[in-house]
Amino acid sequence: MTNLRILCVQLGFHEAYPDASTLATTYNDGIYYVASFVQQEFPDARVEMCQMFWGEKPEDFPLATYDYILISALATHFWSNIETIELIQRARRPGCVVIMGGPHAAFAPYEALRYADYAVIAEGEIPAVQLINALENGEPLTEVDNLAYIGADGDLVVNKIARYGNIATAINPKFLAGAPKLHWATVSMSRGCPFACSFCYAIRLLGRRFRTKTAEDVRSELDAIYAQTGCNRFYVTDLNFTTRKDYCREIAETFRDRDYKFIAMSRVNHADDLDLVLDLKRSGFDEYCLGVESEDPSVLQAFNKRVDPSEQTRRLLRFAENDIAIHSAIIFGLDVQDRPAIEATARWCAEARIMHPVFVCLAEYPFQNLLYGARQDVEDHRIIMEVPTYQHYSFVGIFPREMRPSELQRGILDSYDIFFRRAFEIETRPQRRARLKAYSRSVDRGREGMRQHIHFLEQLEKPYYTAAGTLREDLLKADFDARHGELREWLARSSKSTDVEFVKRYAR
Ligand code: B12
Ligand code: SF4
Repeated sequence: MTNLRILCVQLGFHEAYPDASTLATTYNDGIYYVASFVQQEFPDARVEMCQMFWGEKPEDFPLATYDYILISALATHFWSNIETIELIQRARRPGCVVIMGGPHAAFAPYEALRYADYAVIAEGEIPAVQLINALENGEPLTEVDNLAYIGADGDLVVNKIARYGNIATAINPKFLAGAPKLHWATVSMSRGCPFACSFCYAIRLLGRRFRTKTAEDVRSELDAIYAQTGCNRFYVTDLNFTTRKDYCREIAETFRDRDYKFIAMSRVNHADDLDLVLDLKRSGFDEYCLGVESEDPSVLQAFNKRVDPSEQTRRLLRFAENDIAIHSAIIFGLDVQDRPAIEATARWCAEARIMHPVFVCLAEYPFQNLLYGARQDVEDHRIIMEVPTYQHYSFVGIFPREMRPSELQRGILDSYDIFFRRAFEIETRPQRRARLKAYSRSVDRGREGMRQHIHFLEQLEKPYYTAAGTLREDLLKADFDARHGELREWLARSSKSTDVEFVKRYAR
């Protein structure tokens, strides 16, 4: 097992459909934690990283020399890079094992396994090491956690799901040695979130139990990343960073003497503890990405958000008054959200002084209920699959019932204009206006992709809507069944929906 050669690959975005949000990062942390842990457990192995986000290409690496190739992807990365994955398949040496992990492998292992030998469907550090050990020692794979693969009988095998305790892995800065100037350095301090919002897939990847690193370990990790990259702005990818107030206080205290800036994800209720908000701000936490989603009570209820809608605006204004910039995804695509409702929500974002709203489309994967017994709100046949915009929420990926997909996409595009018009009327402070201008420029970079997607949707939707714009659902469903019926039958043979223990662990 000495001298293993391992290549880790992060697949990138399609150039026509970039992630143009102000939060766009230059790396996703998941594969870095996996690579760092694998390197730590196999110190003699040579582990390398190919980061397509910053222009590296797998073909520039000696693909025929690796024993293992580990690939990480979101859905949009996967469907934007089929040629690259095929190239990896062709160029690898016989016996080289390809393992795919990350959100796409987790929610669509049947797609990942067209190109990979194994898919990891939740946290990946320990399973990656277990799998390599089992394969190197010729042991059975039954004890490898979170693993999916095609068994000897041709059926999909899904192993047990494991959730782990407190995490200690730090990103090994050597994997960032080739990084360009970073806008944000992406890190994680905790994992898990105790809530269960209906649309959220994140808790299925990382679980509902909130677990933290020690503040001391976090400081060493961030200091090392700063020393390597010179980047002092950190994107904290924790699902819900402010879950435990004592932990927030500890982190605030730990970074008091550093000149770092942070953006973290939280819930809007964080505004209620202004003392904590300001304590964190003194240590550089002056930006948050909040799960606001909407101002409309019926939408919030449909999403099981468990927030008081009447408090939403007041809480958001509180952040603005204390000079904290708020980013938030605003979700459209529910049946109740017609064009006037979309426009009202876009205007409200400006009035609640959200600084960076990202208007997105509700998205789901098909077969989640069938395969994992997991909640799924958009039915299989209403999901637009297998395109480079798949699960890239800026691009409509469903067939709404009372609105054509192209109209929803136009609504998303127009929401930005409505928001900016109103926001520039409201915001008077130069600093906030400058931020809005910068944000509006970054939105402009994504507009062409959205226009292109409108044309794509107009062609796709033609047969499926009445002249009045109502979905002809029976026809759509019949076409879906004809295309994917066989796949569904094959998946049904591996269904975990009756495995109570599995469903409980993988629930959302
Ligand atoms: C933080 C976050 C963001 C941040 C920062 C993203 C970033 N650069 O890291 C922001 C807000 C910018 C963002 C943006 C987007 N995001 Co986001 N994001 C998340 C979130 C909440 C956490 C991601 C994270 O870093 N977690 C911490 C790390 C440690 O976990 P992880 O990445 O899942 O990695 C673990 C496992 O997946 C696995 N693993 C990962 N790769 C590999 C590879 C191998 C080989 C193995 C074995 C294992 C493995 O092991 C890792 C460690 O245990 C996730 C939900 C989630 N993952 O829980 C959504 C999520 C990843 N985002 C999602 C999406 C769609 C996007 C956008 C495309 C949105 C858009 N514009 O349409 C953009 C794309 C940005 C990008 N650069 O990729 C979706 C992906 C859906 C899909 N299946 O494709 C998710 C799952 C949200 C959801 N639906 O719940 N996102
Ligand atoms: S969307 Fe809801 S369940 Fe998911 S991480 Fe945020 S608060 Fe938790």
